Amino acid sequence: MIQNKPLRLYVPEPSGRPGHETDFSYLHLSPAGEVRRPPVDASPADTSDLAYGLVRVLDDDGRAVGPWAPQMDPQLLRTGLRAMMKTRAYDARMVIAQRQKKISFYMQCLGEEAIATAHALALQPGDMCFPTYRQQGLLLAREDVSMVEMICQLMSNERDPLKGRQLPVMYSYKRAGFFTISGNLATQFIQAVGWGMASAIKGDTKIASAWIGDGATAEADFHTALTFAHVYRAPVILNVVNNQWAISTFQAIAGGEASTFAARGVGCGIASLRVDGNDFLAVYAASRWAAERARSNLGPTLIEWITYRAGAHSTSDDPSRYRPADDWQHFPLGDPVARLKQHLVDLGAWSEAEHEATKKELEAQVSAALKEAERYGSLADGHMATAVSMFDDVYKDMPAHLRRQRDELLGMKS
Ligand SMILES: Cc1ncc(C[n+]2csc(CCOP(=O)(O)OP(=O)(O)O)c2C)c(N)n1
Ligand SMILES: [Mg+2]
Repeated sequence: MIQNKPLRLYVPEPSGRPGHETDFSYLHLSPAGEVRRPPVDASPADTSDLAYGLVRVLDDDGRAVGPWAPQMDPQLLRTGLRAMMKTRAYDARMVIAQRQKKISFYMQCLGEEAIATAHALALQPGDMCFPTYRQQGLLLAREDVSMVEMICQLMSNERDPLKGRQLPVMYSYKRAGFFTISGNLATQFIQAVGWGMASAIKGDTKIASAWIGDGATAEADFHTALTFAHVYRAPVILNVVNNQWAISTFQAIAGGEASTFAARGVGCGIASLRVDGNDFLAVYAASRWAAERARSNLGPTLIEWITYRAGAHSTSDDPSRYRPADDWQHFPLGDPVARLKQHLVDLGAWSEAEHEATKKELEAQVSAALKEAERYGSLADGHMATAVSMFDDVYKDMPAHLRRQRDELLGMKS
């Protein structure tokens, strides 16, 4: 008689927990400069090795090495460093504003600043990003939207362009190529692919860029988007930000252990890259490569950005409960701001003194913006859009039943 063993499931565990240092060897890093750069018209299958390797430009000494090193004017690099520093200063101040009860909620992108800022500089005006709540760097790098306006959204005050209808951080700026953030994770991917397809159907020249986290790739929308993007060669960049955590859930639970998230793309017939997300130059170079493919009707590119969520998931989270408190200090890909700073200092295009002065200047800029935004009200003083404003901006011509309800509400208030 055959004796079958009882079946059992495998449940991945993180390699670090509070009081037990993380073993980051699971990341499988390639040395800087080692991974090849295929031509932009490479076939998706010809990117297989890139989906398992790691595109890196900046080495441990801050030098730009290898085939992906982009030709970037030092002035553009300085702009990039400033954008990252501004994002960091903005986040740090808004976390404090939440603790001061001026805003109800906040999400920072500490440690991930290179990804959105370098990507923003690699796109063209008119392209549309479909971000998550961790790409405020797209807005802060491009400077199409004032910080005051952004903070008014966080405060849900009288000048909040979204009239308090969205959670703080869920910005919406069509004019800045920043599609309304959807709280329902992974919807960004199907929306971006649809938008990119529409752009192609119209014969336009604009491309889309979609954003998702490691955890959200487990959603069906991610896989649906990949199929449509592949089949119709949609002009879209599919960004997977693998910051190792989805709140308290380690990335292996979403399937990042025995494979890579970039490899999902190759399996779907999509050119795919796995890139050091804390390397500003690598982010810029890979984003340019993917944008050129999309703009040349060569189809989508999936990019997995390897990074680390250095802060809490949100102001409602306490990561010291589920991972070592000093994890970020040991993350092998370091701090994106420190790495670009080192590169620029070595080029002679930046200095310690300039860094300190810029940091102070940006902190002052954020504080001044916060102060001005507070003049239009904050959570603390109840100056927010009136309840009756909920009828605005929904229909071009308000239907009769809503007009009745609005009048009823106005009547009740008077
Ligand atoms: C469809 C859906 N499921 C669950 C949530 C609740 N939720 C909000 S953020 C989050 C974690 C997402 O992690 P990840 O995709 O890795 O992105 P990260 O926060 O790390 O940037 C979850 C589960 C949600 N907003 N939408
Ligand atoms: Mg994550």
